[in-house]
Amino acid sequence: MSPTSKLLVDIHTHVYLPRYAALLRSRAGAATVPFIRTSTTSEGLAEDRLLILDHEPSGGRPVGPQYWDREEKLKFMDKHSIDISVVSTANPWLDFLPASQAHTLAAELNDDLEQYCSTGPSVSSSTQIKRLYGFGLLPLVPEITTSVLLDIVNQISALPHLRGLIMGTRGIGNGLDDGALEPVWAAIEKAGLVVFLHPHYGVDSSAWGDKDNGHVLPLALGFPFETTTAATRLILSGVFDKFPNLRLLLAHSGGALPALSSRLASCIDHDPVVASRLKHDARYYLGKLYLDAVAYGPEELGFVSDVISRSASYASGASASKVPNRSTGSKRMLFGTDHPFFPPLSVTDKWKSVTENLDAIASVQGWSEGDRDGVRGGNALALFNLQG
Ligand code: 5CU
Repeated sequence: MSPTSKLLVDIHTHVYLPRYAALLRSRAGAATVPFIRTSTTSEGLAEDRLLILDHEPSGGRPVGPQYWDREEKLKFMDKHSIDISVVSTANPWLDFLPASQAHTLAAELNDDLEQYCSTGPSVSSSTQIKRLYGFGLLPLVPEITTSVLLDIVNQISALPHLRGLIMGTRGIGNGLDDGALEPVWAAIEKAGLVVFLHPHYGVDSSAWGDKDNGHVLPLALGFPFETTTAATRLILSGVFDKFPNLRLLLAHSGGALPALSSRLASCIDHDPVVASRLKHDARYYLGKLYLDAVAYGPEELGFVSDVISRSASYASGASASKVPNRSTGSKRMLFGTDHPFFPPLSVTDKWKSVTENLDAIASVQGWSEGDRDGVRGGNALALFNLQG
């Protein structure tokens, strides 16, 4: 085993637990996604296909045990020398279910994920640190009651291998800046759970035009822009002033938010109503965030760490230097793979979607070896309290 300072920890890695996959299969004839259906290949073989996004190209993507089987997750981890994975249910979570079914299933899937992690292997025989931890699920759907949401936050915080929860951007129907969610943020903050904010819906598909670009535009641009909007709305709602210890982890390196944060700050400055809601300059709140390092390029990672590092200088009344310090910013960035999405299209040993992110971390200018080790795993060990 590597010393804990050198562990590789994947914080963006998904699963459809068997119970969830069974639900998707049971919806094979549904008029709307998500579902898994069996189709016949040109060779006459049966093949399962996953449809989760609107307009899935080619009748959906092939789906198999890599989406639900723990052994497949561990094999993938071994292949890429990943010591620990903090696993989350993939989109669209429970969003499409009626409230009572979402409630029951959230509780069951949280128990299933605890079992998946707790009965899995440890990092080595000399440590109690497991190879698998998880993000639980809240039944964030319209008509759910606050007391149900609070019960499920309590359930997750009592399950020892669940260290956070994953959520989409819709909240209970009105987005994450909905005042009705305040008790939920309070409970999550109190429990010390990490919220992993992840996209699913993208942006209005009319933005993509008529050319067939497959899923490139929704995934490359729509997903990150959905996260950008949701995180910005949360910031504008004053959530970090009310819950300063809330730990929010943004998928895909925060989307466009780092690049737009000074523009955002300027627009707020010119809008006295919005400005009066916030205690600090918008750029201050970026330093409250954690971001995955799923950006695929060293320049982007370096830039994001610069932006995050300036946070303190934008605290109200601060006189700190605005010179970016990449090392400081790197402390809030964490390696991820997005497995089992983005598999290689031809048979290769390692997945390009993984090696590209690792290469990017290895070559950011201005990060020390300690900073790189932090992004590869040390920051995750601290954030999720995985010290053993
Ligand atoms: O390729 C995709 O569709 C996805 C997805 O749906 N969710 C995700 O996390 N990554 C890629």
